[in-house]
Amino acid sequence: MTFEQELEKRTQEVQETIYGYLPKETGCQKTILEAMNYSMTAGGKRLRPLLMRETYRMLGGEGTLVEPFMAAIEMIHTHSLIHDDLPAMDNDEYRRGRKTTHVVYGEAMAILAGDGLLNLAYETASRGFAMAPGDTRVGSALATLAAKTGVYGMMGGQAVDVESVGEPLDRERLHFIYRLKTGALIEASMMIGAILAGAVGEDILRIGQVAADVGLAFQIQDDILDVTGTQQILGKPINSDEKNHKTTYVTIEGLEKARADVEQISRRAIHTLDGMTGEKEFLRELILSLISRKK
Ligand code: GRG
Repeated sequence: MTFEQELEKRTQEVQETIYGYLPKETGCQKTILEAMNYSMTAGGKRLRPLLMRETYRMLGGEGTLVEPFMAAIEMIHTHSLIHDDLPAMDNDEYRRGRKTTHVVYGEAMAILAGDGLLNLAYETASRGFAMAPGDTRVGSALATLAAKTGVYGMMGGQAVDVESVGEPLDRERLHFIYRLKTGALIEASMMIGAILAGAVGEDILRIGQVAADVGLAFQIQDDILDVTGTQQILGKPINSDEKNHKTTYVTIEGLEKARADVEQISRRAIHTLDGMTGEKEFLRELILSLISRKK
């Protein structure tokens, strides 16, 4: 099997796992449940749960304890996309190849669907307590999930991003935004995989470092694709950053340097990963493949 075929197969497996945790669209609150599922089932690369599961496996994790956390991280990520597309934020009409949630369900319902997914994520991850009673790894993984999502993680990065619109940004502030807005959830994904596999101390820190680099490279590539990609392949509009008067890595460094940096930062992530024990061939290939991703 080629790496691409293996990736397709593993992504499919991850998606099936996530689907098992989606709510049934019944009851008086049927509409919000539909709106939540609308976005969750719209596709997407499933990168974060995939990174979580691969890190878990690499560090010797077995069984299903990681699964509710895989679903939870994709719910939080999807919540962030729904809110990021809202009129008050980027005001985008397409995401994952579909009309955005607020376009289909209206703004109020999209806000609620985003909030619903954010909360469902914690409800779902909390199932880990019943799966492994008394196991401290579950609490530690949950604390990591919450910390990386909140104001010291993704939400904090988004807040600084929103505040910086239309202003010239220096490199340091841009790095801060990227590390939190995009990097924090990728860090959560890999660190939770490591924690649930039973990793401790230095290994968790190293995985966090790998993930921080993967996240930074991922966001720079996102900036590159916003100016070089196509809506058909990306499933979302291009030139969104320019439309929203955003300073990006590409506007500061130029396209060529941005491309070179994606490669260099990704190779640094792989170098750190190589210093760790465990079967890591798939993770290495995955990080390498992100350098030239088109979507
Ligand atoms: C509720 C206070 C509050 C905040 C919401 C909106 C928000 C916080 C955060 C936005 C974070 C964000 C959208 C960062 C961009 C990250 C990014 C590059 C997303 C695209 O990820 P992909 O390419 O998407 O993995 P798919 O669709 O493949 O899953």
